[in-house]
Amino acid sequence: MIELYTASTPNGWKASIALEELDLPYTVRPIALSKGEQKEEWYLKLNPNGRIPTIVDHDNGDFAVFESGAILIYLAEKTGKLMPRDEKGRSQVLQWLMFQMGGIGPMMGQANVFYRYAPEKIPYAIDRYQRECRRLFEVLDRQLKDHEYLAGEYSIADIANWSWVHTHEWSGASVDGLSHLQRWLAAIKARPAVARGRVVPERLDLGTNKEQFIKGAQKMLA
Ligand SMILES: N[C@@H](CCC(=O)N[C@@H](CS)C(=O)NCC(=O)O)C(=O)O
Repeated sequence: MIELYTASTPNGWKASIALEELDLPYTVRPIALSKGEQKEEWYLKLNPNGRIPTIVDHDNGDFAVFESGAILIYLAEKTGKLMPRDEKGRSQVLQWLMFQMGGIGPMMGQANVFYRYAPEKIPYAIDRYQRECRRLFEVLDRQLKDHEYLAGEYSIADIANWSWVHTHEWSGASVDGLSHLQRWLAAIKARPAVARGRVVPERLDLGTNKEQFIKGAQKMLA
């Protein structure tokens, strides 16, 4: 059995969607980010970075894995699914996974901070991160023009990128005119395992809980 420490955020969804896609049995331990649970001593022993997600594989000597990208690779290698085993196919998946880890995630994360949570609105910072998000979306769109998925078959690279990109409105970054990206966003959203993983540990409805969510994020960032 795998234990997943998580919260309703893009990095958390990567792990829960992968667990659902792989049909692996798991239990969920929600982490209250606005209360700072992720910085408590017991949790730092599992995740030295004090962030979610983390998994502990109780079928593998209670082995703990932190960093969402490393979690996706661990689960893919454990099951032999969602990532090809041949050298080139594996490398292509890892390239698009790293693109998310080093680009999409950090840029959308900073766009959220400056556009949604910062008490002081700094136009240069908002514009900088939103424009960089849009540039990265255009890179994805170009790749998806000739490819159904980012790297061969549906893989952990799609799960990682989708988990962030489908929240583009929250970052204030548009996907207008990017028809290939829009097609891919809709196709992945329609997967039953994605729908199940996306509501772990709870459904996040920013339409109705917007103010409450912003307050929680501001508390976490303070
Ligand atoms: N590089 C890390 C980033 C994880 C991350 O930033 N998680 C956020 C939620 S999406 C978090 O735990 N924030 C809590 C905090 O900053 O204290 C990963 O991919 O796992």
